Amino acid sequence: MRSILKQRRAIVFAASLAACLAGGAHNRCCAAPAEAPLPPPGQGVFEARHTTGPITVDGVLDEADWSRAQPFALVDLWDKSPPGDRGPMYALWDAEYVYFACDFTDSDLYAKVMKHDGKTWYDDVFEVFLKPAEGETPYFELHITPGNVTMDLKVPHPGDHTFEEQIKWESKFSAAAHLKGTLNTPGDRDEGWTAEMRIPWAAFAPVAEPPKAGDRWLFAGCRYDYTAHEDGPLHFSTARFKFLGFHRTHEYDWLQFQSGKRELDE
Ligand SMILES: [Ca+2]
Ligand SMILES: [Ca+2]
Repeated sequence: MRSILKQRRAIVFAASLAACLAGGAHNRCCAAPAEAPLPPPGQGVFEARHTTGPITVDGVLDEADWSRAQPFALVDLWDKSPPGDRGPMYALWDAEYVYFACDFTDSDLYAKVMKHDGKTWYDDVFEVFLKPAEGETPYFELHITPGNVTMDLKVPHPGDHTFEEQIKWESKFSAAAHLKGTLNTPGDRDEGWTAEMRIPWAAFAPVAEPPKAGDRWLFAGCRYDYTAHEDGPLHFSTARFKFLGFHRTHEYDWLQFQSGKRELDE
């Protein structure tokens, strides 16, 4: 049953991939500033807007800045469901931190890993990948689950380090989830979950300095969604991966850090 489902998903994925690529990656994102060169094909541009006030990392997206943030759609990588239909994510930044949030619908909240730096991709999870530069350069991955468990790792050289080595990196990020439903209770129907992350720029030293307004880092927001009694998780991402693999960094999009002044003038 599992292999048949996977074959079906592979066929659907291959058929929909051509349509996705033909549609152009830039259509889903904001336009790059006129003076900036267009990104390479397959690399759109998402806006991280500057905060105007403090963000309380409690998993509740009731700060005004989240309502001003650009929603980033995550697409089902197998079935290419309509963008945004399972909930968006957001990004913000200021001089000290970069912030991410998700607002996911989920009928069955599932998380069993209860230890920081555990294998959280076996749970419902919100994942952020950040790569400050193109090419064979280090990148970073940070997770939060509905069980309020976090994982953070650094990949210094893609494919060259074990998971145990990668998770030695500690970003000292803060993250929290807020549930609209009951965790690990498959008999009922949940509404979903929200989460916030606050990552200090200092975590990325010495790989990268804190960005200036207008700078861009490569980025992907990803998600696993498990449902009890179903065959494997659904996989979602802001990136239109040619094949399923959240570490396909050459297919990430750009996250552009917008100036605070411009935002406040609007
Ligand atoms: Ca909050
Ligand atoms: Ca779930």
